[in-house]
Amino acid sequence: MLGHDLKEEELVRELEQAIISGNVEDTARIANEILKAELDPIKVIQEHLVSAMKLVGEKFENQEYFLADLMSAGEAMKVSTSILTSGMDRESIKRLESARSGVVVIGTVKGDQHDIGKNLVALLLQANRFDIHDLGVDVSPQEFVEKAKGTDSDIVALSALLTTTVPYQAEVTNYLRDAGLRGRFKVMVGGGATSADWAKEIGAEGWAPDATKAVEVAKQIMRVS
Ligand code: B1M
Repeated sequence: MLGHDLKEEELVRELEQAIISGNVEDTARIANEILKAELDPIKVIQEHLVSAMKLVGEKFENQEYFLADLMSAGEAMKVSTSILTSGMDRESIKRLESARSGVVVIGTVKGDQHDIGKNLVALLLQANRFDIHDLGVDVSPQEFVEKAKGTDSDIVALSALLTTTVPYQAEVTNYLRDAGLRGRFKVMVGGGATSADWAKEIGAEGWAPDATKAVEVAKQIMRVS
């Protein structure tokens, strides 16, 4: 049993290293081994891969890594997330047949291309019976609001990773207010460059530091368990 755990730990460490070095081929191979070993994908992602990406960010800040390194690490992270959660996808499709928790329009705000965290939030919400309309990245305030109206959504969920793009979360709440729609949709924000204080400042109903908490917050907003 102990040997089994050690093997799993080693696999997770190897996956971290493959992502940090941006080796997509190794990443895919190891992620598939982890999938077969049936480790909890969310635990692996949140407890190990997110910190691996943090390290990549630090290396980029210290100019030890260049943009190309950031891009290959990002690609490796996307590949591993998609492989690790592929089993969950099937599960979530099954769950979609049961009652819905709510309808969510989600996207990464204008000027921002980061979508790994947003995709994870969308996936976990979907697995928890939320109906998801994912607008992708670089989404303008108008697009968010039009989609929310068109789909009669309950929540508008905004992700932002850059200090320069966080203000667009405020633009969405302002846009809603100016259109007289602020009471109709709840707003949830998150992403590396956000905080609970920021959410409060712009009048958002919810903020979460990670995908698991995002589900809790969305459920609180919808008053479902
Ligand atoms: Co960029 N990048 N990046 N990047 N990148 C960061 C964010 C940075 C912190 C790196 C650094 O310098 N240390 C820095 C931002 C600094 C700042 O503004 N404060 C940065 C920069 C500067 C840039 C560029 C400007 C670089 C350049 O071109 N010179 C450029 C900008 C491009 C643009 O968007 N316009 C850029 C580009 C890129 C890549 C395209 C190469 C790639 C993204 C690939 C992709 O997403 N498809 C990339 C990457 C990979 C990163 C880091 C290394 C990793 C991000 C990530 O995927 N993390 C990142 C460093 C870091 O974050 N420490 C960095 C893993 C992911 C699971 O976590 O996204 O935080 P995260 O999501 C979490 C939570 O935040 C939360 O839950 C998620 C899951 O737990 N969450 C929510 C997210 N959204 C939520 C929404 C919610 C609730 C919770 O409710 C709605």
